[in-house]
Amino acid sequence: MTDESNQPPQRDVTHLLTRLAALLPGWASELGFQELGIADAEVGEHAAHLDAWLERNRHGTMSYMTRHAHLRAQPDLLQQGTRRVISVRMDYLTDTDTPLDASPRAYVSRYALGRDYHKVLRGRLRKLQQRMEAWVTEHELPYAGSRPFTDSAPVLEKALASNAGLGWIGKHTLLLNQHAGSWFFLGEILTSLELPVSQPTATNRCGSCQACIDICPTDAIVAPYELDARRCISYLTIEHRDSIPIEFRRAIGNRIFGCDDCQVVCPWNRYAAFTGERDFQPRNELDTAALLTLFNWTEAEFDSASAGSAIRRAGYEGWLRNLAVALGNAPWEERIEATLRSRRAEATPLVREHIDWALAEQTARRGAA
Ligand code: B12
Ligand code: SF4
Repeated sequence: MTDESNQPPQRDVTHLLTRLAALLPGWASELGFQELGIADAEVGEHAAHLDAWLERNRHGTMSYMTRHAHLRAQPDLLQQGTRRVISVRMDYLTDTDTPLDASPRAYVSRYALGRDYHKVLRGRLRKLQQRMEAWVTEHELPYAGSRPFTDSAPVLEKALASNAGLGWIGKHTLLLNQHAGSWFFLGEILTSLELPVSQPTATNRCGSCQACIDICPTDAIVAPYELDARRCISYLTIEHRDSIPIEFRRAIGNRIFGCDDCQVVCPWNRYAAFTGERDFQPRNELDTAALLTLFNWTEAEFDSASAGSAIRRAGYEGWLRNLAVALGNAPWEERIEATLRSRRAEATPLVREHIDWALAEQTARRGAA
């Protein structure tokens, strides 16, 4: 039934939006998402936390965090007419076990072992959006547009997901879900549809636990819920383009791309399920590779292995820099020392400086062995 303006009456609109909201979780599940929730487009006190974080320069050299800061806190400015945020999560943990710290094997953080999650989530979110739009058209709902995001635009994803009932922000600053832990990605669709909102996650279940703060190798969680990115191994090995400060190099151990310690130790991750997603299964043996094998990759080999993978973000120079640090931390081996020496001459000044550090560490260990 429609009125003179060809729009369904408001009571029908409300009814249809409620029906649509009930259909969305099932559609999301068919697309491989584990959970979906709906929130309004407000981030509340999170906007002030973001401002304080930026003022203290905790973002380091991630200048993209400052560039669109005002948009992060106001999704309706990012996509005009946004009234709701549909938040989803997708689990990524695979059944892999890599030794940490002084190991001749590389530790690549679990999120980066398989296909780049940006590509996976963006594709699935588009499909969800298309299905939703087809339903909206079929039911002649008033509609001004939607836009999918996953870490691809300035949005405070954890704050929005928490408002949508997907979990609470833990002391390590990641989103935690009482049934699923934290090994999942977030994505969202900003939409003009005034869908009924989900119950926000009101309870923070971290309690007195501070295992993540205690385990962090570089003391990056400077206070509960406050991360100084400049100290975080994830930042140092992925986002930071320059020399890795000496004070953090030993603590980095064999973590050559990202870090998971604060998640590994979190008791809530007992409830995390392994993903069945083929896209997230390890590629190029990144879960078992020896540091030396990865350090010996040529630029062409890195380009080929990193195609469609999150590791590409480090760039070849960053990759070698990180591996040099990890080789410096590995148990002494003749061939490690020899390989570091052999690659020194051709290295860029940045990588050479890290090789020199690694050689000094290896030589000292040889002396002690
Ligand atoms: C920048 C960034 C980083 C930076 C900085 C991390 C950070 N905590 O900000 C670096 C490079 C270090 C990083 C690392 C990682 N990241 Co990251 N990152 C982001 C990004 C792009 C923005 C995060 C952001 O807005 N930071 C701004 C600051 C202000 O926020 P915050 O530190 O989270 O603080 C919040 C709260 O703690 C609270 N708060 C702040 N101060 C205070 C003080 C008090 C007293 C209180 C009560 C609250 C409070 O308010 C803040 C705003 O909500 C998001 C994607 C997105 N667009 O949201 C992904 C994202 C957070 N990252 C993600 C992942 C997977 C990781 C890593 C696990 C990857 C890895 N294995 O190496 C690590 C984990 C490190 C960690 N402990 O957080 C996922 C997290 C999924 C989840 N379950 O939560 C996201 C959501 C990407 C995605 N789409 O899935 N990341
Ligand atoms: S990812 Fe690693 S370095 Fe960063 S806060 Fe967590 S434990 Fe600390």
